[in-house]
Amino acid sequence: MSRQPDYNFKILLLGDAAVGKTSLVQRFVHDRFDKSYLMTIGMEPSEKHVDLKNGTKVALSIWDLAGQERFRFIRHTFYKGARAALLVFDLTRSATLKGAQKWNKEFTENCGSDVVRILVGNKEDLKKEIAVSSKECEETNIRIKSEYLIRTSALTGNHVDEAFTRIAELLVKKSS
Ligand code: G3D
Ligand code: MG
Repeated sequence: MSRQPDYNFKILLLGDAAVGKTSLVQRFVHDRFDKSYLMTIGMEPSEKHVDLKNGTKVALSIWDLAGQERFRFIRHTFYKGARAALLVFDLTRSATLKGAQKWNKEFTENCGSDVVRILVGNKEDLKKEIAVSSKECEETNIRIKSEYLIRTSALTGNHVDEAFTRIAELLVKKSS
């Protein structure tokens, strides 16, 4: 039997509708990009273990908004006990970067300021459609006190593991 994890953390995927939150979780947890699966997911968290370079084993309980971006009143349970969030925006839609700031505000109101945030610009595979400059990304990253800025593609899988591993590392660092 494999060793018990050294840490358990609840982490959230936050961001406007259609930025790719569900796709990122599917890619990270199941290594797949399957459109037909996206709509059927409920509020159940996905569990995944991450082995850090120094041998630390981290269990992540990953909560995805699952289409409930519009229903503010149900988000109380969703936020409870969360220690970190991936604030996801869509690199091809600049309004979603503003959206990430709004999500960060709600996250902080619910979970306090002693949390870990990383800013995730998704759909980096759509090179010709990128509508957000590096400068804008970096400015927002600083403004929301995010500890890391990363560009991902749930479609190709590029940098997806890195985003989740980084959040696990930052959480371990904060806890030890
Ligand atoms: P959400 O959970 O944030 O609402 P989804 O977003 O994961 O449901 O994804 C929204 C749409 O963006 C889906 O397309 C999905 O296939 C697409 N998508 C997600 N991630 C990427 C990515 O990295 N690259 C590209 N090119 N597309 C992505 P549909 O067409 O089903 O709306
Ligand atoms: Mg979704």
